[in-house]
Amino acid sequence: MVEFDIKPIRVTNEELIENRFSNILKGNHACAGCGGTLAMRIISKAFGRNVIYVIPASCSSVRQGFIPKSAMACPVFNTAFASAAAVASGIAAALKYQGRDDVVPVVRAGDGGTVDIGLATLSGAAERQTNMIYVCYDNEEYGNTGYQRSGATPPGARTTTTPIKGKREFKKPVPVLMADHGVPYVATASIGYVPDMYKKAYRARRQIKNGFRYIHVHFTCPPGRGTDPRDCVGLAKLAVDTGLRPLYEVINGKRYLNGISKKQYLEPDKYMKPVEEYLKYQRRYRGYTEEDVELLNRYRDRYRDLIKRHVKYTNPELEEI
Ligand SMILES: Cc1ncc(C[n+]2csc(CCOP(=O)(O)OP(=O)(O)O)c2C)c(N)n1
Ligand code: SF4
Ligand SMILES: [Mg+2]
Repeated sequence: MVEFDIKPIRVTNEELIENRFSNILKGNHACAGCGGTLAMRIISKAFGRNVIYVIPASCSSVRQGFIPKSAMACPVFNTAFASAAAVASGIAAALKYQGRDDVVPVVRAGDGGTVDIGLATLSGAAERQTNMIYVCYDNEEYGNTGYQRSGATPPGARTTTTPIKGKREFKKPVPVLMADHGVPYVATASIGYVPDMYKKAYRARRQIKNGFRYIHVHFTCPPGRGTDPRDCVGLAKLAVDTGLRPLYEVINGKRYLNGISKKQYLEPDKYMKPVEEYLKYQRRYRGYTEEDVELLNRYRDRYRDLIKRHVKYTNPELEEI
């Protein structure tokens, strides 16, 4: 296991705005209000310049664009879905051979590419403790091909492949699975809590420095949700505030809930909003039934149970993060 010093990270909105460097240039091919572009911009600010991105087919490859209209200001390796983590492992080996410990490969994959199609190579790279960062951009659907159901789609959501009753299965708990690989860093993040997301990316890149690091970012996709582009941040925040997308970190095997998610864990009656608050704004839940609400509540409870088993530590120092 990799040893490192964890220090609290403080960041203000002003710093985020003033830190002008981002590997994503202005103007890209994403839809208006795409939460994924916001996530990529903020995360790449925290990662800094010396990264090599590995991007499998996804909306990330749309945001990236292609030469001569590429929106990327750093090297990018486009790859087939299933092989992203394996390709990044190869780049990590080449960098090690060259003695380049200042550069890190970063996978930027969608949820379909992560929790479904790329899971085998992701698990292999984590088990080998490969020196890389893997970021899953979770819009809870196969967005690029028209909003089909993925293993990360939440229960009750109507997608183009679950159009009538909505998905009946739970969301695959991949961050928990990654933590069980014993890697030095796993975090969940959300565009609803931007400074928290920045700090997690910063920690993964600058405090931990090597080993396998996994960040699972939840964001909203206006056409997939059937929402107004300007609501993407508020809607993502509601997903956290209703307890459906808890924010936590697993650092060297120790597990911490962050911010509002920690308060919900300690005092659910006070801090957990009802799931309907989140559903009512989205077309993918249009006409939701009591059965859907009950399914989502069961899903939330099950995920909370999983986290209760996983989150064992609190550290007042880290409460600021
Ligand atoms: C092996 C393979 N199967 C299917 C496709 C078609 N395809 C391209 S992008 C995409 C959706 C990817 O979904 P996700 O990984 O969640 O990323 P998102 O588009 O939502 O960002 C699919 C199915 C492909 N490119 N390669
Ligand atoms: S389909 Fe959704 S995730 Fe993809 S670029 Fe458009 S808003 Fe972003
Ligand atoms: Mg997706």
